[in-house]
Amino acid sequence: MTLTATAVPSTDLDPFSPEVLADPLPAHETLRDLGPVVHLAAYDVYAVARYAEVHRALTDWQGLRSGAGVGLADFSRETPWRPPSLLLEADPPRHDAPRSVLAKILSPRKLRGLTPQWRADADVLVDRVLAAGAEFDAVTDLAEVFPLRVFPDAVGLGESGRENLLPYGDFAFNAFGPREGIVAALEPTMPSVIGWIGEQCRRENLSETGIGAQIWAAADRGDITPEQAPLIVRSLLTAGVDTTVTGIAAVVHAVATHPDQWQRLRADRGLLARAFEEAVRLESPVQTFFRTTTSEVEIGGAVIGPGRKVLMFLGAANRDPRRWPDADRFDLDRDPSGHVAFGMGLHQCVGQHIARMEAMAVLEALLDHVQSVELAGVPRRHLNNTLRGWESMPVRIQAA
Ligand code: PQP
Repeated sequence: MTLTATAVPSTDLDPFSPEVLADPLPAHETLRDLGPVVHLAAYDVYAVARYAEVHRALTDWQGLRSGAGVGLADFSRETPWRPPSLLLEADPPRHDAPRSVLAKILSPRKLRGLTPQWRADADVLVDRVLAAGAEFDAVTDLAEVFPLRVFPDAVGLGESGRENLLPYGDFAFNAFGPREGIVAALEPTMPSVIGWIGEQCRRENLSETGIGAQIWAAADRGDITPEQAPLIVRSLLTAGVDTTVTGIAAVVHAVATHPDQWQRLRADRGLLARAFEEAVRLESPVQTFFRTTTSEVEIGGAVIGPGRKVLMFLGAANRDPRRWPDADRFDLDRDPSGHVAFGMGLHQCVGQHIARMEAMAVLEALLDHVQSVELAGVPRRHLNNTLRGWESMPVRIQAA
């Protein structure tokens, strides 16, 4: 049988340009409307921005692999900036042992014990911003402070050098985009940061009880090799801070800009989990990842040849009107399940429970102490090739 391939429209749109990074929503609409698959001429790669095709690409790990990198760089032709991740940048079967080790350590059951301390930490933080006055910066005074307080402790890092965590994550998420631009500008600052991260992954530099030590214990049991352990710790340090900062900022932004929904939350805390899911659907802290075709692949009627990069627009899928009625609305009456902010399928975010627990701790503390929350100025975006985050978000709160 001969496949008649649908023509693939091509566009000059550059998803990594500063203009698109600052406000990606118009570009997302353009890409969705061009067709199920689009060719991005600026990088000679393919792109999917509709929910159906993003979902399809995420769930076909046989046809669309991660082992050639989930950024623009094709690891089969270019040298990655660091040894590839054993989780994110790997396929079965190599992917599976590291994944199952981490999935157990980061399971809701194993993490449950952290909740009381995290709730107490969030209370202290919210009390502190309240004491400092009615206005504060939801990014620098809250969304960044909370994960930096609880996550390094949970992993078992030492006290010194923690200021390297945000810059390392920021660089790693930028490095999924083009090498020129943001990455080139940050590169000179990275060697010392990368050196510090590498040191923290060693067994002797991790506390005996944290998540890091549990990864090393899995190596003792033979579930992973001793060579794999430090790289899996590195995954946590790469993935665990900037992402949750962005997620917490997203949910604060959502409630600060939807006072009616904040009041609904205050009246019904049963909606808390949904509020977080709906906020990450709308904001999609992780905007994009690439896959690489293993062989000729059919997506939405288009045929893509082997060894081609395909850019998946998670944020565009999460606002696709073909899937979500009134897609741009933050709406606690909708069921946001099925959103792809945490991905889907084999690689779906293994850290999502920890992310959710952090965000819920902050939200619960806010609900306990705060009657109203609103923007007190225009928030400023922090541009990153992958993360849709904020530099600053002035908010005004009123004590409950
Ligand atoms: C979005 C793993 C996961 C987490 C790594 C790594 C880096 C980033 C992420 C992306 N990630 N949530 O280095 O293994």
